[in-house]
Amino acid sequence: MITDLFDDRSPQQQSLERMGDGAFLLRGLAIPFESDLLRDLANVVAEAPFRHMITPGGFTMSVAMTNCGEAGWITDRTGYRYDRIDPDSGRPWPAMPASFQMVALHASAEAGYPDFVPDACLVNRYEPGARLSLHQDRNERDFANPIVSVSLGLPAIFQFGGPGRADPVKRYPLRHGDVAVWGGPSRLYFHGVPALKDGDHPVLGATRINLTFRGAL
Ligand code: MD3
Ligand code: FE
Repeated sequence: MITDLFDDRSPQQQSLERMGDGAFLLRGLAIPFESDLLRDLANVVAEAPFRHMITPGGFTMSVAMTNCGEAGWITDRTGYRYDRIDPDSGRPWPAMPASFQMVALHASAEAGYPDFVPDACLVNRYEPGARLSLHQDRNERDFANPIVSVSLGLPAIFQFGGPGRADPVKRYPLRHGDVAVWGGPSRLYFHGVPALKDGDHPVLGATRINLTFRGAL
């Protein structure tokens, strides 16, 4: 545990909530990393700009995406997969910044997954109206690795279901600085984000950014 490094934060700002079956919500955990994350994200986006990818069914995603790390998640008419090369540039994805690695390692250790080392970070950008319909994340090689997600900017409702598409969903508001860790059985649970409501975040304006850290390869 390296919590003692962060003792200066008030207990109100942080908490650890169990969402169930290996999933944890660490409210406010990313706040101390905020300025480093946003600075490093700007550098990632300069090398690999956000883009609206096409699903295998031919729909353009409302969420804009980019990646950093050894591999990036992509979708096109041929399917969903991880690739070491950014198809828009023909070059490898930008390296994962140290601040990204630090927040992911801190959160996964706090949630009880001390051995997780992410090799990919999918960055999702939501503008008002953007949504992610209910889905499972199944393109990663080893489902024993958790997924860590960091929310920045406007708040969103996160829908967290179960192992079947028709299972009832619980709703959790995810706010600026919140971090969630999804391991164990919850790793394969259905989840989604309904249309982002308009708003004006002091730092990110009418935008929500979600960093999702994965063991892809
Ligand atoms: C639960 N992103 O990128 S983050 C995704 O807010 C994705 O952008 C949403 O779903 C977002 O695939 C939710 C949290 C998240 C990510 C992966 C999960 C939750 C998860 C995998 C399994 C269970
Ligand atoms: Fe997902």
